[in-house]
Amino acid sequence: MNCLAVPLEPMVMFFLFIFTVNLFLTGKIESAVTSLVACSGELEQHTERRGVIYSPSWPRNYPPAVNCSWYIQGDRGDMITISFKNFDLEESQKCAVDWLMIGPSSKREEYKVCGSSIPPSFISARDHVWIFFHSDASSSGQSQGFRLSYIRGKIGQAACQSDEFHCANGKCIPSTWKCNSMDECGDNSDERNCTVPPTEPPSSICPSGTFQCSVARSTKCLMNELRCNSVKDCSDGSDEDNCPDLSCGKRLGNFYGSFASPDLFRADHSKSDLRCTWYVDTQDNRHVLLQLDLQLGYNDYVKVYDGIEERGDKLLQTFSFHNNRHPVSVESSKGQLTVSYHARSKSTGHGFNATYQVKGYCLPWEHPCGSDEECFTDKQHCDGWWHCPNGKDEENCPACQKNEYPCEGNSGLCYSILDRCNNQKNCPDGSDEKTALLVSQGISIVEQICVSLRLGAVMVKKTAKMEAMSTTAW
Ligand SMILES: *[C@@H]1O[C@H](CO)[C@@H](O)[C@H](O)[C@H]1NC(C)=O
Ligand SMILES: *[C@@H]1O[C@H](CO)[C@@H](O)[C@H](O)[C@H]1NC(C)=O
Ligand SMILES: *[C@@H]1O[C@H](CO)[C@@H](O)[C@H](O)[C@H]1NC(C)=O
Ligand SMILES: [Ca+2]
Ligand SMILES: [Ca+2]
Repeated sequence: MNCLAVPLEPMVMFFLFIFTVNLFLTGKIESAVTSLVACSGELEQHTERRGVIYSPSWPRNYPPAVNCSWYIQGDRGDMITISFKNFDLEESQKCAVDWLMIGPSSKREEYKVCGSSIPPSFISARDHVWIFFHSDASSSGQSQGFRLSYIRGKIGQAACQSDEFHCANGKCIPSTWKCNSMDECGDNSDERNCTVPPTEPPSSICPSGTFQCSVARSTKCLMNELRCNSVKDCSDGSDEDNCPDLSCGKRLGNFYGSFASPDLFRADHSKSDLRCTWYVDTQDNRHVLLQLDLQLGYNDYVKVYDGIEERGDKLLQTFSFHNNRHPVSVESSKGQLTVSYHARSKSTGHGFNATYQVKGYCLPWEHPCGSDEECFTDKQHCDGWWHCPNGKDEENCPACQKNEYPCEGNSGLCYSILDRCNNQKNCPDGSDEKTALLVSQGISIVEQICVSLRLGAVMVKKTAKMEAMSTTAW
């Protein structure tokens, strides 16, 4: 796990850090904060023409009790346009708990948002914008936060850069904002002449709680209860394909596998409580990584123990309905772990589905990163994000030359190995500099941060739930 050695300008008193942080997603992550300058009580100034701003701990959930502020300063006469790529803030009445506020100063709030739908883009007629993010001490720590990008400039430009769209009013916006269903031009010209999006994936035709048979042109929506009930309800039998193992508990011995609670598609526990226990023993000394997608009912829980016993002192994690929103993962200290599930009678929950694997063992549809225990999928190959700490998933990409890495977002732009982590943005979105992420293996969440840190301004706390596996500094 090494950062590419790049010479730094001697005058620049910057530290470059690469943290590879293995994080087991847990319900409470308040102490696992990679603080941003913006959240340390200082205003983070942005004067670049284009940039990206993230909530603290992105892409992990943001912690409770933080205040962060950013200030974008343009040239005289500039407009500043802000567009959200991701948005998930705890929802509350009048956004009283967590909120994001944008305005000309800390005194004037023009725009205050929370919840989990992407808010409309923000166009400032002034040449400066102040952004404030607040998470309350009472915040649940269950929301991911936001990722926004901004561009500044004047309207009435004669031309724009090659990766930009020229609005009818002469404003320049990143091409990726064209046809994204949001009006960033201000005159809606970026949303005109858009082709109809490709036909929706079939699953979205059926309302939630139902599914669609995969037989061609099927428009029938069947109740989820008919999935994996050993009766062919679709004419092609697709409702019985790819069914997870729905036994109530089992001994599992492979290097990887999947299982699910018996109530995943039905409420099997309407008359009595449901208790099931799975024992995973890989016969190997390496850690086991377990990922769960939970749909627990109120009062239901999943407990994960280290080893093949339900011993209180070996409890690794207890999950409840609070953990339903995002996938969660747990890692054992050796090759064994125990998963115990308890659902109350009359629970409306649907338990969970799970995948486990020996750490360092890539799943059949994954590729090893090489030097370390990480793996990447075809989808993660050449998508601009470093899923492997050594960048192997971003090597030899069709759009780039040898020794070049692609920028995020299929822009066709590439940057050279020497431009990585050198404090100069080469990609319009800064993917060569800002943050190289993120969800690896579909199992452990690995965050890799390549940021320039001003001495003293940034602190990284290490907690039991978060191991900084390597830290390199010049
Ligand atoms: C954040 O700001 C609010 C006012 O908006 C203040 O009441 C609160 O104490 C601040 N919290 C922290 C952790 O600084
Ligand atoms: C939309 O298409 C028409 C005709 O092809 C063209 O005249 C017009 O300039 C286009 N508008 C934008 C905003 O691209
Ligand atoms: C749970 O099932 C869904 C749908 O089949 C799948 O996309 C997801 O990856 C599964 N999650 C785990 C942890 O196996
Ligand atoms: Ca747009
Ligand atoms: Ca990737």
